[in-house]
Amino acid sequence: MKTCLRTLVAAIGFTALSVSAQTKWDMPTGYAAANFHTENISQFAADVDKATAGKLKITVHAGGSLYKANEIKRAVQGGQAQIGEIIFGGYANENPLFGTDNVPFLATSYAEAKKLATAQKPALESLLAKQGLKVLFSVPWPPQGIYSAKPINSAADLKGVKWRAYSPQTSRIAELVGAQPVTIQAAELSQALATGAVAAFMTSGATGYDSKVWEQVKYFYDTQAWLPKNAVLVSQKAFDALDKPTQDALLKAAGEAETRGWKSSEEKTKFYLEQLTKNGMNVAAPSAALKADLKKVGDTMIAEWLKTAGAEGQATLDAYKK
Ligand code: PCA
Repeated sequence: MKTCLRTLVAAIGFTALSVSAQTKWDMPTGYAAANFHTENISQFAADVDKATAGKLKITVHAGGSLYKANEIKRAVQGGQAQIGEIIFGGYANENPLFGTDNVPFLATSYAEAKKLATAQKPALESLLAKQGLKVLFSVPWPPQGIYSAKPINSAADLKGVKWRAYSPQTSRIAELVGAQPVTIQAAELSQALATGAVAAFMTSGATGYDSKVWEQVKYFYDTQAWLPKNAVLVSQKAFDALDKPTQDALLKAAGEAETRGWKSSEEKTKFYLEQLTKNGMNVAAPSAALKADLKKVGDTMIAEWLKTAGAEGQATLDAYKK
């Protein structure tokens, strides 16, 4: 009887130990569950679960349901969430180095975006490390184009138009063309269009498709202006609390997610634009006049960026151009 009891106590103790060895993380993201970034992240969470035999469980909270897109960085920094997804460019006011991949016409293809990502890496990692954050992986959005309710033949057609921005630099574009910037996260874009809060904006085919923007806007100009990156950040403190095999499994899954994410972003670019056309939108290249106007905007913005980003910005550019 005594032995039996002892065995029972030991068994309970063992169960308690193995339960406490399981770690649960909340992972807020700002984009829809069906978005390609979110699908990639869900796969990442499933891979981690599998590789750690359930020791590290990551629950993905999509669409800004736990924290809105622009609140996620602070939540991970403050320990309210252990891991989360941000868009680097959203933090360009905090430090211009976060906005390097939002500078119009600096890197406009996947090959250039990859080069820029490599050039940016040291600066971004050290900035975030100072904030107790570790970059697990980052993935670009497809190239950015202009959506509009009305046809745009030159920048003059954007004067006074209510323009949706998702970052300081997308607001700056509005200022430079005389439009009225309003910051709206992707999760609220459909609603902002439906209520008439905005009538034009720049983003990817992916976000146009996710938000079914064709219900309100009829024109897309494929300007291929830049490829902004999302990043998955983990709290260094939460990472350090994991045992070594779990850390290794997490990093391995992150590396795979980065490769998979870049691939799916590029592969789906064409599909997204086809879907815009299929749903009645006019998808076209920008006119020569619009192109020239946007080039001027890009020239102004790179000069402004370089001025504020200083020597570190110059070092990033030099590494990119090498
Ligand atoms: N979609 C995001 C950021 C860039 C993109 O393509 C958005 O519109 O908020």
